[in-house]
Amino acid sequence: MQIQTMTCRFCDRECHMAVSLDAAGRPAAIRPAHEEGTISCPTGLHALELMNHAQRVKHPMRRAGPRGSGQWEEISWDEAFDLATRELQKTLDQMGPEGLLFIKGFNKPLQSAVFDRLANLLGVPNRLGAGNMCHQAQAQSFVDTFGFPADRRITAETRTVVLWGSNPSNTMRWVQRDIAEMKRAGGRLVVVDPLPTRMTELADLWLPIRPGTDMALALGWMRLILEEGWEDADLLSRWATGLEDIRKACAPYTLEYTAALTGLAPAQIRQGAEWFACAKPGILFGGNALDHNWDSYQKGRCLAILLALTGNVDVPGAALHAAPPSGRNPIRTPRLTCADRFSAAWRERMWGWDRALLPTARQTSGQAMLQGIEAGKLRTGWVVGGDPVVMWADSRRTQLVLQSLDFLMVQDFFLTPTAQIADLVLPVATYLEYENLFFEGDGSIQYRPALVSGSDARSDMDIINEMGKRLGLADAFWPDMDGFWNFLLEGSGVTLEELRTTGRLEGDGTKRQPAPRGYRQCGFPTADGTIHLALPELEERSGGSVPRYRSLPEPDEAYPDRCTNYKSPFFFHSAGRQMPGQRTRQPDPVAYVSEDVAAREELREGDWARITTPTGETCQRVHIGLGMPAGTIALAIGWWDTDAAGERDVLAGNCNNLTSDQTLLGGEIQAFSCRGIPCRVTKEERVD
Ligand SMILES: Nc1nc2c(c(=O)[nH]1)N[C@H]1C(S)=C(S)[C@@H](COP(=O)(O)OP(=O)(O)OC[C@H]3O[C@@H](n4cnc5c(=O)[nH]c(N)nc54)[C@H](O)[C@@H]3O)O[C@H]1N2
Ligand SMILES: Nc1nc2c(c(=O)[nH]1)N[C@H]1C(S)=C(S)[C@@H](COP(=O)(O)OP(=O)(O)OC[C@H]3O[C@@H](n4cnc5c(=O)[nH]c(N)nc54)[C@H](O)[C@@H]3O)O[C@H]1N2
Ligand code: SF4
Ligand SMILES: [Mo]
Repeated sequence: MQIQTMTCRFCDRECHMAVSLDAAGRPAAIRPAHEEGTISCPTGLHALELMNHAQRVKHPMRRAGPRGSGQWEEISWDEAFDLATRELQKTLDQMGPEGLLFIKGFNKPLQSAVFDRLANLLGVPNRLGAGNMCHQAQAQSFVDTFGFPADRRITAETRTVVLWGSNPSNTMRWVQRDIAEMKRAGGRLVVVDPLPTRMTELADLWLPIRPGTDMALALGWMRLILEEGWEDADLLSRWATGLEDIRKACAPYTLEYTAALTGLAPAQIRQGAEWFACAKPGILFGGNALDHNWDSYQKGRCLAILLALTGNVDVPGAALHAAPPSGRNPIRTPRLTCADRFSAAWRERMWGWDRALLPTARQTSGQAMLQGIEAGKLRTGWVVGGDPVVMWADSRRTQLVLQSLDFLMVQDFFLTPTAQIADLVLPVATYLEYENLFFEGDGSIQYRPALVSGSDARSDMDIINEMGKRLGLADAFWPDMDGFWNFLLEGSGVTLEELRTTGRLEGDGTKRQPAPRGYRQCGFPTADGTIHLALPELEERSGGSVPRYRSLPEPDEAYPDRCTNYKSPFFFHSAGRQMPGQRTRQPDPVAYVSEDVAAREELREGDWARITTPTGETCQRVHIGLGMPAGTIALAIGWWDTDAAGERDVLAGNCNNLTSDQTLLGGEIQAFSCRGIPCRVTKEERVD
């Protein structure tokens, strides 16, 4: 059987896949391309099931009944583009680009870059990816503290890894591999997570923290490190400012106080801090748990400060100054994205910008956009590769408000809950179905053929290109996809035509690598060359130049438990529930319930539980989580009923029925709280 290497474009990992072709040259099976060192995930591996799925959207579809009624009419691409252009142009004429709302979903670099190009050329201020709910808090806090983005590369040199609210055994198996190698080389693993996971099994120390109290633990560690003299005094005295402010901020967090807030034992807290501070180099690997509260940015700052205090910065095996993206990769350049068109004046016209407490923030939030829609100022929406109804806070409200747009178009594979309320749904092609190029950091370029012909689905890039031309930007877009790829190839010395024959262009083998200890020559790339342990410029804006712990709303009689959530190894957020190969691994949403809550409600393994907050409710299947903190439940994210028709509630199992978009108020980057919110857990009588 012939094997063709392809590149998965469902997320920013861009894994290489080995696709077996049958005698007729059609894809028959997909494996990770091991020779490329790929560790992929079930989402990319099930692309064939996705491609051939009976429920897949195969042609452009126009709404044919009331919104959300499930009545559709198949139309041609020409009709679809005409309709989309008419609606977008109407809003542009009546309200200018301020009336448009572009939603990207989780980062898929190529699609996202071309969508950004269109947004920047049209001057659309209100566009957003998943940043405020995802990585932006930690990324920005590191840049604001050190002046550079940090590369958390776990190597054999690393002595201690602290996985802090991150579970790579479910979500980043390549990180799990690096940790296993580090452990074989004698390093230690500390895991801060309320859930028992594969990583807590591997851990030398598990800190089952009470959800939402991570900042208290971080402040406790800071105090202990300074008290015990475990800090890197040389680095701090020569290269950091604000140490006294940090000393004051963490002073109240004695071991006993930290233990009372976090539910952890004092000895556990001390052991974790000592290993991290004394067995160096050490890495704090912060995950989504830190991104998912209103104080997400300050939690990211805590990680940065702890790394600085212990000297785990710009050292191999610790947090390194990330190398800038290679100039030879044309995807992340302003030449493609036209990012240089984006102006500060547009930012002022972004919904929620008046509440953006961080001057360095790059976007606001979905919740801010909903307010823009409610005010009648955002009228036409376009979603490329996202499912806001399922993934944003307060799903019912998101659904209701998005439904009130004048026009909503969605590019996706399936009729997702967001697509169900759209006016126009456009079928996108999988990475098996369109001709494609992969640009490697060393300048090499790999050609990926279209393995399937005859599908009516088109790539995101193709769809956006067509829209660009129809919206009066023909000069800035391309006559066809050959033109697009050749635009990306300009300056490489090779054309698409040539790559079709040769398959690849070799690079020079040199990739940009992080450069350790660069600060010794030229300081840190902040305004004054030092690490900013305190950020005085934030004092006025967010009431604190240093991280300050403010507890989440406490459980009470009505909502006595605390819920949080986690990601499944088998699904990518809201996607994948339709694929039998993925779904049989996890047929229902599974909630981890702490032993005390299970005992109180007489919940046994496999029962159904109903979880309620003031916002709403959801039902998930019970798994008893041994060792979880008392009073805790962790819900599976991203669930919706892919077979629901008519009466059934499509969002019945969705954890964002419980979250509220009001919790973002006061947050530096407008994240919403979903880790540690008060709730009530009861038994749901249900016969399967
Ligand atoms: N299979 C799969 N892989 C994915 C994704 C996916 O959906 N599916 N999504 C991708 C994306 S976009 C992202 S951002 C990453 C996210 O990757 P992760 O950061 O690993 O994401 P989560 O599983 O949401 O959260 C990690 C852990 O936080 C724990 N946790 C919950 N509440 C708290 C708390 O209050 N404190 C602490 N310390 N821990 C808590 C959960 O139990 C969970 O084990 O994964 C990426 N990879
Ligand atoms: N309560 C709670 N909420 C969360 C999280 C959480 O842990 N808890 N996690 C947050 C995080 S970290 C993130 S990143 C966001 C994710 O939020 P979203 O990005 O909105 O969620 P996804 O489910 O990844 O949406 C992806 C949609 O895009 C489609 N898709 C996949 N690939 C492509 C493609 O190439 N082209 C197109 N056009 N469509 C494609 C899929 O079929 C799916 O319907 O959710 C956030 N929301
Ligand atoms: S979806 Fe999975 S297989 Fe595809 S690029 Fe992302 S991690 Fe890799
Ligand atoms: Mo994310």
